[in-house]
Amino acid sequence: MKRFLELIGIVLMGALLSMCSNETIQYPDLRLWYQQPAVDWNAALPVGNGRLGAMIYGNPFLEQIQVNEESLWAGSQVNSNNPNALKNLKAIQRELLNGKLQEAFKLATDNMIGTPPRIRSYQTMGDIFIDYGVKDTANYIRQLDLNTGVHTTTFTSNGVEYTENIFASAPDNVIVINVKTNKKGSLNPKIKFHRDKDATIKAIKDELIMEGQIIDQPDSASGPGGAHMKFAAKLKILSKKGSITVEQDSILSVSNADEVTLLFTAATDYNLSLLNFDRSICPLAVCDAIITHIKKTDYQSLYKKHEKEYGNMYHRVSLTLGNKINKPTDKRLETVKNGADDPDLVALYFQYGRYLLMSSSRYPGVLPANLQGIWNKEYVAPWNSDFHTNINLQMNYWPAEVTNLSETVLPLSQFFSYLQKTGSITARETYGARGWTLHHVTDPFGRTAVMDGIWGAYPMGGPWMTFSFYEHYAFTGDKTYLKEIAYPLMKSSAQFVLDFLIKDKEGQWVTAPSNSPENRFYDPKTGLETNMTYAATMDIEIINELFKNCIHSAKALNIDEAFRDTLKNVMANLPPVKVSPTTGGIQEWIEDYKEVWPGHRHMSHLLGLYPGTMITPIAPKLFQGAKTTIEKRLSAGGGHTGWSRAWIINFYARLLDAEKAHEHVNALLNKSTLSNLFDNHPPFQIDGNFGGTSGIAEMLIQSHAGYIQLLPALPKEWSKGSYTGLKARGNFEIGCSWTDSKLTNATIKSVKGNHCSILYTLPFIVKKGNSKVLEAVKTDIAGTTYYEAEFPTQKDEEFVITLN
Ligand code: FUC
Repeated sequence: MKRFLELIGIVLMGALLSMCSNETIQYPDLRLWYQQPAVDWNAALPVGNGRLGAMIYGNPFLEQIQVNEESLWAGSQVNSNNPNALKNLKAIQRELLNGKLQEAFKLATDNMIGTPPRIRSYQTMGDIFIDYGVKDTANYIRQLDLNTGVHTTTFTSNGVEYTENIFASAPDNVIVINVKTNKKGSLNPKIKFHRDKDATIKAIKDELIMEGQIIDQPDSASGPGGAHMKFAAKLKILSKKGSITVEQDSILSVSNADEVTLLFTAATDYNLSLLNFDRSICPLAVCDAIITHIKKTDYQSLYKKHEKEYGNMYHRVSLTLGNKINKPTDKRLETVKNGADDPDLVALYFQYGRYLLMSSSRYPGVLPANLQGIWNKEYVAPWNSDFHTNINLQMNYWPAEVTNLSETVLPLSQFFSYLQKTGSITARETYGARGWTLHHVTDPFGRTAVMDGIWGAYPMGGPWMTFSFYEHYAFTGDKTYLKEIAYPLMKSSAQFVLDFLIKDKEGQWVTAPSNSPENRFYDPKTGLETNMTYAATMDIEIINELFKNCIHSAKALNIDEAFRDTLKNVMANLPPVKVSPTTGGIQEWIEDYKEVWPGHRHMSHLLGLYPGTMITPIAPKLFQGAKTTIEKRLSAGGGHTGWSRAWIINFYARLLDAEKAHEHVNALLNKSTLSNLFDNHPPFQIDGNFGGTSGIAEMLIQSHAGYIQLLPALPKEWSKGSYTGLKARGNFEIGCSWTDSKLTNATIKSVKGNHCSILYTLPFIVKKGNSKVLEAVKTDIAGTTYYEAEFPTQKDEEFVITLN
């Protein structure tokens, strides 16, 4: 029932949002468009409302729309914490601190891996097929218009022009498919609904109804079998003129219609607050309620509602990086793959990243964006399309705040508020600790134990996840969110860390067991490969960041003074982040171990550079060390997965190296992007889209070091451009335009009235209206000259920056 109320809540929230929105404005062209139907799923185009997703092939001969409902997962809730872990923890820690890495590894392998170790997969809901009865076509185009969130396929057949529009409506909680032609009574589509397994489909009057339940086979790796998640989906057909007949059990046939609108919705009996199924929820009743709740089912009314709600979020940000190129998207991508530069394609990619985030993580009440966002055609997807928490889920949310889609973080923090329950069982049963944590993987059932293999003994997944919650506060200044959601999660995570830390021989606080996600080194004692050590550099960086965030938050809330002191004392005794004497890069582990794979895709020890804040120009040795680390990784073949490349863009942006950042933006497009602009790990994985989007933003604005830096990594290839609506910490909204690679002007809106500090490479003045407020002063940061202006602001005040 709660899930049902949450769903209705989404409907109401959407309706409310749709009441306050913009007038019709002409936006510059922002379309992904193609002159042929999708040859496969990786060429199909996505729509989503945060809960429902669809991949559209745009095939006029047999249209295929693959659909998803975000909570349709195989599996069930299982406490998979290994009961032997805690009993052996002290011995594992002792061996690690004594340099007996093999012994520790064996003990941990025997006693820490989850029972069972694996989760099951996110699944497709199925496919909608529409046979338009078309034999040949001309003038074919399919496009996804990011300005409206509408996918349109147009073609002519037999002299009749067809237009198919599809969008995912958040306010009405349905996917809307509308088809019309320019000739009355000419539409005769046959509509079919299909799922390979675990479901029955019936055609009744004007509806196709799917009902099912996932049947899991028992499997020692992934848990008990049984009749698990229940689900339903409904496709309601509304025809203008013409008639609808049931052709077969699962096919509806429309004859002689002027226009046809299909409303698709789906639901499961998953209850987010329980992290489990809830047999009091009837998925079909939820579908019925969603459809009957829609008052005006004509296409124009549905579209108007969607347009307002969608536009209100999407149009907060604009970005122009170069001249518009009027060529199909796949052709443009090909020219970039052949070495050309297409800054406008980068702007499209950036806006697409924002589009994908709001389409897969819209409002509270829904699950966060998973490894594929919300789009998955499989029953057993790559990596189960799960929530990976040793880089991937974190990366999904990197663009959320800076690109002005702050509310997309709310599903994430809500999910973790519930996951705290299972995470605290893991903290207690596996580590004898207070607080909560999880390792490198979770699912909607809240698995938090050590997963997959012993490389999964990575209890820093929880502490790292808290960064997104703190950032939400840092960007919005929302103290209610801080008090009720972010700080409780951070504090409890810090309590876990405090209890997990042990003292090493030098009296430093260290984590053990520990690894640098998925990477391996040679054990100096035996020469054998291993991954388990204590106090890997990433752990230390995560803890510094988490504790610092906790201290700031508790201070802002004026609470927990003693706790703040405890955190400060522990921070003072953490091992330092070091530069490796052998490589000159940041040392990845507590000792200067030799790496097995120097070009490894993970660059965990650079977390302090991005998304962290420890490595900035004011720490020049680490700053230089970070540069060297990336160079070494790249020269050994690193950056070869989509997300890895995307992380590198963020690193170079933070290193203020515009040309390198630009090189890797192009490499992301060249090497790791599919024709529908989905990130290609390979295979498709959405984190690279999100990391790429945040990297582009990070080249245009940064605010992590205590000031807002304008155009910090602007490459010469983007010498002219502008943006509006990007956000900086402290809740400032920034617009900027530039020519000849020099700022022409910037606008700063102080949404909260916080103190403002601006940094730029050239002298500038700050104006309010027409009057000058102040002139920036020359300042030196680590040997580079900048100009800085610092000034108090009032809530909603706007300032203009121009060159002096
Ligand atoms: C991490 C990465 C892999 C992949 C997987 C989903 O384990 O190391 O490359 O992205 O997550």
